[in-house]
Amino acid sequence: MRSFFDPRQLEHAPAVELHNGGFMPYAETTARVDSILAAIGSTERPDDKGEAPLLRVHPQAYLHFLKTAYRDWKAADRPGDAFPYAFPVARRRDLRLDRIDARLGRYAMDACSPISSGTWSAAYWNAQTALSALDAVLAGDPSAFALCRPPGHHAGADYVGGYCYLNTAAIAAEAAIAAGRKRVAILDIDYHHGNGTQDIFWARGDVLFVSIHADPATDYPFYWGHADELGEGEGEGATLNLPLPRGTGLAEFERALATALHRIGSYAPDLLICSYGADTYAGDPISHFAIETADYAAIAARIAALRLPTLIVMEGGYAVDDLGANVAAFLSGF
Ligand code: Q9C
Ligand code: ZN
Repeated sequence: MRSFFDPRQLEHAPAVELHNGGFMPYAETTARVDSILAAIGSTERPDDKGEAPLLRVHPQAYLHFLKTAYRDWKAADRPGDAFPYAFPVARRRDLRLDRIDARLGRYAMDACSPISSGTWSAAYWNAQTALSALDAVLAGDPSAFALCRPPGHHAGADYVGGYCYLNTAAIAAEAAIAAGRKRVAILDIDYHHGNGTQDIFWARGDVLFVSIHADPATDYPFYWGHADELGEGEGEGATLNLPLPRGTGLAEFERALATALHRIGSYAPDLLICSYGADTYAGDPISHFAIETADYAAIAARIAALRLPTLIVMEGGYAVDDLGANVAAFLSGF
């Protein structure tokens, strides 16, 4: 399988995140990439397709914010990386936001996603990586792997969140539709619900969003991913959430996967995008499922049995020492 990655994706390297009331070392480290690269062998550099494919998902004002936030933070004489602290939860409207603090909160859903000096460059090349891997699949490869880092699925059209800045799965889905594909399915199997992807396609009937994740009653992102979220308007019924309890192992995961794959099969998409997080791993330091390394090959083989052209985009996975083996096992299942 062809795999894609750009070293500029490493330029995003925040020192700390706000976690359970204190600043802790940032879990979404560049060492994650080293672990994956060592396990999967060579990768190809993506082409540069510019900002047009990003703008199919994210507004220009949001891209401008990502490009300028760190510079503006430093211009305000702030230490470290840029963090938000005030959020417009009741109503968001077009206001002139002169303070960097106002802009940070306007474009964020949480305080887990600091903006560092290289965040824009990393996110930009991350999106290009997804787009070049998509090209391989659109050209006829049965599957391709985009080593997307930072991850993408918590980022909405105009908000950062959960270590995510640009929604790579959504950017790839829109690029596939722009290239003539009529129906795209996204299967999100990261431990956390892919709230950003769900939001982006909430009212869309041409993109099916199916997610298996930890029950938001116990786990981040809390406010999305409940089983009664089904989409709206044209998108009503094109969102399927399958929350699972903490402690879930392969047997329970595969039961949900069978439901997910049945729905995707009935939808009959032209393309499948799999948002793959290895944070369902038993040894993950921030998550609570019990999937083992070898299980990822079995999970992937079931997905591959759909026989759909499949783009795999990397999402989470924080057990750095075992992350490469987990990703390699997953890819081997295809
Ligand atoms: N720092 C992904 O796996 N952590 N994101 C909540 C506050 C957020 C995980 C505790 C976890 C986000 C792509
Ligand atoms: Zn996750």
